[in-house]
Amino acid sequence: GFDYPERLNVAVELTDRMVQKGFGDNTALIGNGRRRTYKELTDWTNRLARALVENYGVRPGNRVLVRAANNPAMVACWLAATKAGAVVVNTMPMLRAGELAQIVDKAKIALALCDTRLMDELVACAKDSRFLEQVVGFDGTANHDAELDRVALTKPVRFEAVATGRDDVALLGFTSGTTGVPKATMHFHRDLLIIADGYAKDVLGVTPDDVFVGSPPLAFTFGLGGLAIFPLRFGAAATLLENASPANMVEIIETYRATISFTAPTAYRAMLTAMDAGADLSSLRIAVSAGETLPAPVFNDWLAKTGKPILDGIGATEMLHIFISNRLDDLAPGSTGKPVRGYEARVVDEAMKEVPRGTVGRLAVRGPTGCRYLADERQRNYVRDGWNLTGDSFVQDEAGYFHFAARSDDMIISAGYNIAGPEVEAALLTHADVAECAVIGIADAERGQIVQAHVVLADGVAPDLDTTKRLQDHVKATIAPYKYPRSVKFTPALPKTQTGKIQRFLLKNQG
Ligand code: 3SK
Repeated sequence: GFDYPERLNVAVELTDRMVQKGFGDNTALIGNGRRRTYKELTDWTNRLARALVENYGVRPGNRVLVRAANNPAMVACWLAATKAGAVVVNTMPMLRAGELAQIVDKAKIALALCDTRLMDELVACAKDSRFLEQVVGFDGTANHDAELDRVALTKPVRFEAVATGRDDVALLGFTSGTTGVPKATMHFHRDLLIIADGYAKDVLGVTPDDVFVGSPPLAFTFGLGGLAIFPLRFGAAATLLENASPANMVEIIETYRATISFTAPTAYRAMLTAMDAGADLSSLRIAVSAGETLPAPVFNDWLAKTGKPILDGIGATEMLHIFISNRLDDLAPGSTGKPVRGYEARVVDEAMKEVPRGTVGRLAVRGPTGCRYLADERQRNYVRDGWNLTGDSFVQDEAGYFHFAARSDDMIISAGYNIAGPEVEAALLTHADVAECAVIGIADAERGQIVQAHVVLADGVAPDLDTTKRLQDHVKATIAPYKYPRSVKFTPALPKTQTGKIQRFLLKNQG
């Protein structure tokens, strides 16, 4: 199990405690053109925490929203508010006033800390809000040139952090899922350490020499783990670069000699396209992929080009982070791997009964960071008999590895056949004419449903009937022919959530 003292403040563990343990001079954060040591981060967050308590009235249990792109100042604000005992809601910079209002209302947030470059939408949200009283600006470029920074600079570097309980809520992770209606998931102080001491230590084997890179937003728990909690828990360094994107990630890895990357399969695919023959990824120890299942061609091409495997895993905002994963010393290509330390997983039927190995069913998982929705009826659907139902269909093989089949609502039943949309997507993606694709089931009078592929073509490929036929034949030649897409639609882009997940339900609604 995971054993933590009853009084635990995760932000103290990631800063002051690291200095006490002798990591004070190690680089903690890289961003805004400079490096910050653990000692500097500790002092910075203590000053900010003092300002929050003394000047902005933050009290234990208050909910505080943080709005910024991935940068060191956002991490500092998150840690400072946590030290002050607040429950933090990190948000993505792309959110507009209406989306921010949904979060503010759900979490009843009175105070927001906002990168001064992103104030407009939050100020617009505050204008009509019953809850949001104060929006305080901080300098996301870390020149300490905004109100919060100026107040913090007047404070001493010592702060007596609030002695929160290990089971006090530290973080609200918002998820709109792939269907659009936001839910808030509550995570305790201890949960934030468990994902580091389980997944990051056990699967990734993080050491103080590691340098983390990635593009997922800190507001997404995938990013918060990979780009803040995991490095800081082990004295390693996190790069927090606002411009990190799939297109420049190869260059970022080369520049910072990064050892661990965190991103989604589409980004690895884009990196492969952007990678020239001279790319030097020799520093990279582990490439973590989650967020969507990893298509086999991406795994294979990455291995061929870099000599290293991508570690595919599955996580969820509800579970906080990755709970099933491959490992370097236990890797089954094409599978999602086995449960991470502390978690159990099984494949069940509608009655929650485990199905035989080799049979598709619903993924059920349980472990220390299971789902706790804030005031939401959907808790009853997500957690049944103590098991979390993630909404994914999986198969467990004889050797115990879990294989993704589809999001449960992406299983297509056509003329009595069960067809997993992602399997058809994977087949299409092996064709050079396909840049991206999403496969859904649409109603059909004769077959109940038919398979429809929405395809973004590679540059220069004509969206015509010849291409349709070529792609259909390719699928028939790659997987069982009955799975081929009877309908193919070409599109310039696929609808995605802000965390990069394809919103197949929007394609279904297009009719
Ligand atoms: O939602 C996800 O896909 C996810 C994956 C890994 C870690 C955390 C999350 C939320």
